[in-house]
Amino acid sequence: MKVVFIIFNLVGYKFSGMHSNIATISAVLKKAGHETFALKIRSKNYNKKELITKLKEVNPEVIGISTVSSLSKLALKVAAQVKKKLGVPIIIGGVHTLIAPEEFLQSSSVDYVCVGEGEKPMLELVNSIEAKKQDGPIKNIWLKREGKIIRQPLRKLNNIEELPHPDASLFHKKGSRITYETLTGFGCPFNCTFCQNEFIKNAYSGLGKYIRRKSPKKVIEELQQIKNNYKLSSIAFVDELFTQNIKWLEEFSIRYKKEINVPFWCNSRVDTLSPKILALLKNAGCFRIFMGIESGDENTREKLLGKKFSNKEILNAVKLIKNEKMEVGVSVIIGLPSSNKKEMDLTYKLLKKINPDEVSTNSYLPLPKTKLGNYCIKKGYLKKNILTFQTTKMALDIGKERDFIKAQRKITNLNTYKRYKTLKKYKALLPIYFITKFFFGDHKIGKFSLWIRNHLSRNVVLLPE
Ligand code: B12
Ligand code: SF4
Repeated sequence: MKVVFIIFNLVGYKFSGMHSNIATISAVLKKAGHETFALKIRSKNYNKKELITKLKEVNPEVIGISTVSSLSKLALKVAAQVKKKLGVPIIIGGVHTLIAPEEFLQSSSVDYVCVGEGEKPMLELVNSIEAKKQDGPIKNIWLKREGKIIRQPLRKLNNIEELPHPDASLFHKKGSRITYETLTGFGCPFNCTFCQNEFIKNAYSGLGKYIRRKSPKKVIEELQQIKNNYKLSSIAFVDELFTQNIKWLEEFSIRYKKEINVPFWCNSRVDTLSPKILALLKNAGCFRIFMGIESGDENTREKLLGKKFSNKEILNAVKLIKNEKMEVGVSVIIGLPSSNKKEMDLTYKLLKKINPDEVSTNSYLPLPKTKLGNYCIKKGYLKKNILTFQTTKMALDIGKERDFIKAQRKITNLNTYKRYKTLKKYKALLPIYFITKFFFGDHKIGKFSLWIRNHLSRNVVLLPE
């Protein structure tokens, strides 16, 4: 059967490569003889006609849509338009369907919802649609019959060692130059209050170990395959916490250096770094480590966000990374419910001390069923309906607009160096860049380039590009 996956990669996201979750489902389907395609939507202002035309080019028999909470409204809009014009079965999956499956099945355009991991359930569903069988009970697949929602229990978690490697060809043209984004495992042992991790771990309780990692052997095999088929510029290990197991890193570091030897970056956490771990990463070829520091205010970080490490520990971790001549990337959250000018100034001051190679600023997105999300509801900052969790700019809602924008602008200015490096490629633009920067600051430039990309580039793309 022909299956198209619709994924969202909105303009402005730093990442635009492979979605490894969909790539793995695709690999499972292909192994069973089905055909798979991916269609990427890059803007909320996408062109509906273009979406339908692109889909008709493929003429799918099943459509799968993958979504996170903040994009669930968009996913429902796409489902409605596609259902009307193509009339094929539509299934939605992703982290938000684990949180609130009913919300999707309330829409008449959605036939099935995958709750939890999708590899085996999607295969069983596609097989049963192909065989024109009455929808039998498939664990993880909820559906509607005669207007009623039929719920199914969650199945045991996958043994990730047994899954096929992600199907990179769904996202990348063979032979092209790529940064390969992948995961070596899932989950994180910490429970920060703003993060979905605790909810996800609890949702799967009793169904196997949620925090899992592929063996170094399996990861190296996957990367070998990628190396054989693509020109690899670098690798991004997008695991939540790449540095959580030193034994794993010891084996990985040696094999990676010998068999892959491509520069990579990864995510870590301040209190998991040690000189030994950093030496292993450096030896393997790591050039940048990314850490969420969230706030410069220790009280906010430790009490509100549940990240129990101090500014001193952050600066120490940064020093260790720099000693190994690796780059430091940090992310901060602005517009938290506790935010005020003082807190944002502390964040700015800490960032200046860190002097990172990259700063990622995220406006706080209250996630459903997280401790901090619930706190925001209790405080009346958000409406209860989970789909309204789209409102990212909490600070704007609770009257901190000026401080919020000022902080965002100051922090964005710290990223000048990076932007300057990109701009060097387009030398003719440099005078305009510096004049605009002089009058308005980097913040406006960022917004302007986002607007250009949002309106002038192709917003619906049939992959691989
Ligand atoms: C890797 C990752 C990314 C990568 C994704 C690309 C990649 N290379 O894989 C990048 C960095 C791009 C990214 C971006 C974002 N992410 Co992210 N990401 C993750 C992370 C760490 C792992 C995702 C993953 O693969 N998990 C493992 C697989 C097995 O689980 P899964 O993703 O849920 O997919 C399974 C099922 O849901 C289901 N499924 C999923 N889609 C579909 C579709 C169909 C049709 C079917 C049948 C099944 C199905 O089957 C999949 C395989 O079993 C998770 C954390 C986590 N624990 O999941 C956060 C996480 C999913 N991300 C999150 C967020 C908030 C984002 C961003 C919105 C951040 C931002 N502000 O930009 C964007 C959204 C991007 C987008 N368009 O979806 C949140 C989502 C919270 C929520 N309630 O929405 C999470 C949970 C992080 C967290 N701890 O809070 N992310
Ligand atoms: S350390 Fe990162 S991934 Fe782990 S719970 Fe905290 S925010 Fe989530």
